[in-house]
Amino acid sequence: MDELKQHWKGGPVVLKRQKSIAKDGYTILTEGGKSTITASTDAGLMYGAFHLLRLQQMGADVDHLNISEKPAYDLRILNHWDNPNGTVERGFAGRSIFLNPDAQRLLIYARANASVGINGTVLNNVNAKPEALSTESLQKAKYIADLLRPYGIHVYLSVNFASPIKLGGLATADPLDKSVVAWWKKKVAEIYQLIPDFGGFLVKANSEGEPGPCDFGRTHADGANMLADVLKKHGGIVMWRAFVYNPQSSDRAKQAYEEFMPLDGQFRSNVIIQIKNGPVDFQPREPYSPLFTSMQKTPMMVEFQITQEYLGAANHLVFLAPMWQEFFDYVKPGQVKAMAGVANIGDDTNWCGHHFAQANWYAFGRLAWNPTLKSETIADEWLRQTFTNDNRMVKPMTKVMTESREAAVNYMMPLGLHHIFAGGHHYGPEPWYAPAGVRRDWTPPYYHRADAEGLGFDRTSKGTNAVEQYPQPLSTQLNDIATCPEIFLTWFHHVPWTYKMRSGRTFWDELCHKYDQGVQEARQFLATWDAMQPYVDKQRFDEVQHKLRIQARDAVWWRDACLLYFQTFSQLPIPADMEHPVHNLDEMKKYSIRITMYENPPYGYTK
Ligand code: GCW
Repeated sequence: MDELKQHWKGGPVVLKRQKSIAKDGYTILTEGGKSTITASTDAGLMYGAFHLLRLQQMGADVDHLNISEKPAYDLRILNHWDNPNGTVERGFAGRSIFLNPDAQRLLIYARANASVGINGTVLNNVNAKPEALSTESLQKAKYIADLLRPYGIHVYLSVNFASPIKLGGLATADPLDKSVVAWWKKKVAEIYQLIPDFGGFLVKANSEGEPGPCDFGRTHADGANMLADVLKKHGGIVMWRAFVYNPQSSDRAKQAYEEFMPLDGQFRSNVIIQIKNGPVDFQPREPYSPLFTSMQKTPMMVEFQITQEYLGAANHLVFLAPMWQEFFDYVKPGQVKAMAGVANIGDDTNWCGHHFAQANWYAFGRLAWNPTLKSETIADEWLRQTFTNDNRMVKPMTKVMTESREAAVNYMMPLGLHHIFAGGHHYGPEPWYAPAGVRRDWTPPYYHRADAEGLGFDRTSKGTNAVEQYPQPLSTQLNDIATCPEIFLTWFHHVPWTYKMRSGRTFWDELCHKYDQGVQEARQFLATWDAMQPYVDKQRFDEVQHKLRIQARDAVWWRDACLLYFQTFSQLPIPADMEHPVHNLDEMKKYSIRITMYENPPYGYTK
């Protein structure tokens, strides 16, 4: 009612309850100037109200509505990677909004989330400190939960599996140890005392140095089930992440599957396995994680990354809806039970660091509600509500947004390339980075495998056989270089430099053209934006222009670094019919941006 009273400019609106309507769903019927929103819950009525407001803001016809909506997933949740000291891991929009929670700002946060249907939030980093469960932190979580509750948002916490030792002073965190279980029971009771509608735990265990049940000779299922049993009577859930890999394995892309498939069917009903969309790590393009089509007896949720860890941080305009849609081209929406998104939110005035990065927060919420929505529709909605209804801006910028992800893939890692990022950060390229003593699976050559013959990771039956984890006929299709989609070529094959591509070009020439195409596209985005000046306020125009200039220059850096480096293996010329590199490889190798994982480089690669 508050939202409508303050923002609705149309005729009277009646809010009506009806038990038969699905949880969070609603209908809107407008007749004779009067609209009726019907839902079974408060949340449903609120989502209906936001739907009306969205249509109004988009200048849509609101006189003859006959709408019936219900979300695809019950759980539509953000994962904040916020640390207790206020830094945000892979966050590029300032510091944590939860550090010194500000009621005004959290109200806006709650409304923004609710307006796109997001109904859960994990307040802290999956690399969780034991202190996340201290009484002081829990008091803070309660304060935040109280602010978010009116907007239908439940609070969750990431937990450190060794908390009973580090926080509780016990000698072990073995999930089968009685004193450990008792510790968790007490802690969980304390949480529910403060936050009666607490959602549950998110756990990163035995991954990248985090503790877990395997430290005590137990399985992921033992660990997850222990927590699930403790949470059960309070109605809580466990989101247990499948992001695991170790340096001993022959192929990082196979490991989550290898570790979790044998456990299929062993998890409690209030455990959901949270799986990143791809088998490696939020790359600009990955095939889907094969767990999604293989686990049959375990509820799964997909984890997308809204923050652009691998996509130009808060400098590049990359609209992610097309990437998430691509996932759903392979994995039917019904195969997963929920959607999580790693948030790109910080205390910057514009929330996400880049004005257009807000579109990714928006798109995440819309797709978690309805994963079949088209990218164009989401971009169009967002542009109209954020900037203007003038088609002279909406049309060209919708095009920019929907093309931006493919452009980023082109100038960063086309044709199946992945993880050729710099050592200290994931902003730019360092395909040559491989210092002695660094874990091999943390260096680009592990992934690109460039040599005199060609480029790419052989994951076919002759290589690591990762293709086998995919169902037929996809598996066979991926295994054969002639039928493998070219967008995944070097993901699955070690491709000879002179291999003939469908375009008729050699693989080397195609690679060069893809990189250059990305550069040309990034420049075109800037040119399109330059023409938008009449439709945008000066501040936002200038700020976006500044970022698009960085993006266009960074694209050149990416192209030059990668092509010049790969050329040292291919020994082939850059094709005559494209723009040639403007940098010098030796100089590029000497230069590195000095940033931590909490920062966005203010000027990108070159000023
Ligand atoms: O993508 C990698 C990131 C880490 C992150 C990890 C994870 C939270 O580089 O910063 O840690 O994935 O998802 O657990």
